[in-house]
Amino acid sequence: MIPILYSFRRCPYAMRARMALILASKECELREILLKNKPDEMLEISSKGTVPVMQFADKVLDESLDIISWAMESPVSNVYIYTGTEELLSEELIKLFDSKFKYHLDRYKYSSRYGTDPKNHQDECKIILNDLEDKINPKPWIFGKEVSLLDISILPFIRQCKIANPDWFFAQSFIKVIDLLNYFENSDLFTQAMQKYDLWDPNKNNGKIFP
Ligand SMILES: N[C@@H](CCC(=O)N[C@@H](CS)C(=O)NCC(=O)O)C(=O)O
Repeated sequence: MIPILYSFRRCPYAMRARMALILASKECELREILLKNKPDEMLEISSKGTVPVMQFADKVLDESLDIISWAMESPVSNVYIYTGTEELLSEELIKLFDSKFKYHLDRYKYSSRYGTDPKNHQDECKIILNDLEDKINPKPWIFGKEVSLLDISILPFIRQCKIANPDWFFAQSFIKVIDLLNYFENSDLFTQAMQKYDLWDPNKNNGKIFP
């Protein structure tokens, strides 16, 4: 049995998992779902109800970073491998974007749902992106010519920040971050990861082989 991936196209966590699977050429059956109508088959194996979920014959991985680690278990030649200070910085940045940045992004993007003042949270996102700007020098990816796990992990969230208000985003002074995001969104990797799939219907058994 090939692994099954429950995925939602626009979810940044699912996006980064799909990109890792593409980079590592790990085949799975992709089942596109809707968050508002999660299939029982997914909830039975992962009751927390978040995507991505990857189901194997003998285990389930329901955290995107675990799926990425599994995909990268054996060396992948087209992925930049961190060492030394880059490795530490990368781990630190992934944690920062998964926690603080995501917290403010949600309260900026979905302010009516959270009952928050979007401006305050936009400012917090800006502080983090300005700080990122000072730490990176993309050529064209964050750490060099090849894409890294840091790129695929944080860029989907930076993209969401852009989508919340493109005019504001592109008027900011974090130029390197903006160029990096543009490069990412125009990459074959992103295009392939964002391919559209019909919703999975258990009655039709219409999962798609991915990538
Ligand atoms: N820590 C999880 C977070 C995954 C997550 O929160 N995914 C969102 C979609 S972007 C989700 O499934 N939310 C559940 C819902 O909206 O019902 C991971 O890294 O996989």
